[in-house]
Amino acid sequence: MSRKHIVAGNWKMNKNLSETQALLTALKEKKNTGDAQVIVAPTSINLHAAVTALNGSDIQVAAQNMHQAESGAYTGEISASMIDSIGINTVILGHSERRAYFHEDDALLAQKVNTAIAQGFTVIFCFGEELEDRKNGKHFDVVESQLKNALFHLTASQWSHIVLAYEPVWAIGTGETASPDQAQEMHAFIRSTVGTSYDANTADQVSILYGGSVKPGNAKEIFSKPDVDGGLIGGASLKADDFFEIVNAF
Ligand code: G2H
Repeated sequence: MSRKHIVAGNWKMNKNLSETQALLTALKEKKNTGDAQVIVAPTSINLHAAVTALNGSDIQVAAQNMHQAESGAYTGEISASMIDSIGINTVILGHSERRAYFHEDDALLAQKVNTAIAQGFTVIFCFGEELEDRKNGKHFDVVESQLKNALFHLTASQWSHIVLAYEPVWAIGTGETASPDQAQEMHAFIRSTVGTSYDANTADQVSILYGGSVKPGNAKEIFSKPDVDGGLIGGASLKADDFFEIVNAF
């Protein structure tokens, strides 16, 4: 199995320019003792500065979002080609905060995924059930339909552009984490769903990250699970020491 381990920091709407530069300087000094690819996703206004600051480092930069259109009258938005033009080729799409606060649904996300792949990007695609879904035993159905509606129109070869990030909404920023066994159970389900809709190779190759209150104290156990290939880290990615403790949990 040659799946990539990835630890990505989703900074959300945190860190102004000088704070971004300070955190990146601190991250550059850290040693990655494991085999995880490290990615950071600062807010869009600081993406160019981040690419410049990380020149010569193995840490990659991702955008947190992009518009589905190539260009046009979409005030306040950024396009795939703008992201590409500053040397970034990874974008996070479908985060539950985008779904909840900006009304992004599966159909819109399918369009964004298509635009990102057409640009040659890697997409870190987020999805996950809400607490009610889990309480009602609907979590597998919800996750399956999120994947089906936004991703299963892709060809098998396009899946080389996809990284999945399972983020149960009830565990995001709440301090509540899925137990390592709950994460493994869902990740195994996701992989088998991809296998059923595509093939064993596609399922085996896709990296599936876990996100939702991953911290230095719980990362090792979560990452020890066979179908957990890394993490999408919010709060704990805002401090260099904490983030690299998680990176080095692999
Ligand atoms: C989930 C995660 C990063 P946090 O949103 O995407 O954030 O680690 O703060 O729960």
